[in-house]
Amino acid sequence: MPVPRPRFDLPLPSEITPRAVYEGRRDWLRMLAAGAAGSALAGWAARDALAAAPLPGKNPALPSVPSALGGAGAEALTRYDDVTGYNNFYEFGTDKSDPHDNAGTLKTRPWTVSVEGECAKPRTFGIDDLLKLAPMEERIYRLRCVEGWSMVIPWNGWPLAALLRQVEPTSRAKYVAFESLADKRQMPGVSRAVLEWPYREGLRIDEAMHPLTLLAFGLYGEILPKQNGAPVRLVVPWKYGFKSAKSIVRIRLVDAEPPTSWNLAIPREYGFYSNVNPKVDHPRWSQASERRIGEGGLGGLIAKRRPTLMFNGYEPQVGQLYAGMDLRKFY
Ligand SMILES: Nc1nc2c(c(=O)[nH]1)N[C@H]1C(S)=C(S)[C@@H](COP(=O)(O)O)O[C@H]1N2
Ligand SMILES: [Mo]
Repeated sequence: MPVPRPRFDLPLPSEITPRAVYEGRRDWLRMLAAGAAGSALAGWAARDALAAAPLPGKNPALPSVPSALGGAGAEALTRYDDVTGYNNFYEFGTDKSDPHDNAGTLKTRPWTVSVEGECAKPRTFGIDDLLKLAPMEERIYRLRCVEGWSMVIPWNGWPLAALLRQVEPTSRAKYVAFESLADKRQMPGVSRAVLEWPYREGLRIDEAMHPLTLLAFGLYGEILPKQNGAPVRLVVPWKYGFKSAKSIVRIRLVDAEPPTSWNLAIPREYGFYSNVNPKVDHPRWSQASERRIGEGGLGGLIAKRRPTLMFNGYEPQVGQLYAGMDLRKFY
């Protein structure tokens, strides 16, 4: 299918930066913004060294916030403990509690991300430079896992487009490929052949340049916990969670659709696009509804399901990217 020309000048709609609703948890962000990078980064590095550092996000007041986008009304943030305790990060094991229990061995500093391929100025960015590359924002996004659960997470980061612009993509840059770290010494799951490592994902260039596509460095105003993909991960809110690669070390601009780990593993179940779509069932289950983590009585035993929204509720923002495409064929 024809690939739309990338639009490098997409404006950032003001409504995608929601009003801050959880004061007091953004000290490091404030320091970065104020240019006090030295002390902020020293704090960051110290936190990384101290696995047991207090987590200010641990007992959030659970404010009911206007959903960032999608017009679904007020949705409560998912509790910090759920956001950080119930994860998929197969490099650390396949159980939902494995990333929380095992990711402590991940070394997030020093860390570099190389941006290469079809671009005029390929470059390797140190994580400290990346942090300062664009103004840190707060975005409250829904995350919908292909398995049928969802969360509402306040992310801290900035649009991936800001990074891609730095390397000046050529006209042959039609897709963007992402690679996560794959180090057996730090990641016990990488010794098992559950997926082809490194974890690989990809986006079309216009999806990658879309202002909703975020490179995230934190959540709940805190540095990213390791289980959530520290020190830097992708967040693509209108796609199933697995498109949002964690602990990224390489970003490649390419001219053809790149292979992706989940598509390589089970092509019939996981396509390249993987847009959240209640009308296209997974071959083994319906995608029409979802369980919001933390909702429902008796600790979730009495499951309350909510309808899954087209493009996870972000249709007004991203629907036009897929105009004319058969979304059953390009699932
Ligand atoms: N490198 C890597 N990235 C990954 C995964 C993974 O196993 N490895 N799992 C994906 C899946 S299936 C989901 S649902 C989200 C979960 O993100 P969260 O931990 O922030 O909830 O991460 C995605 N990114
Ligand atoms: Mo997922």
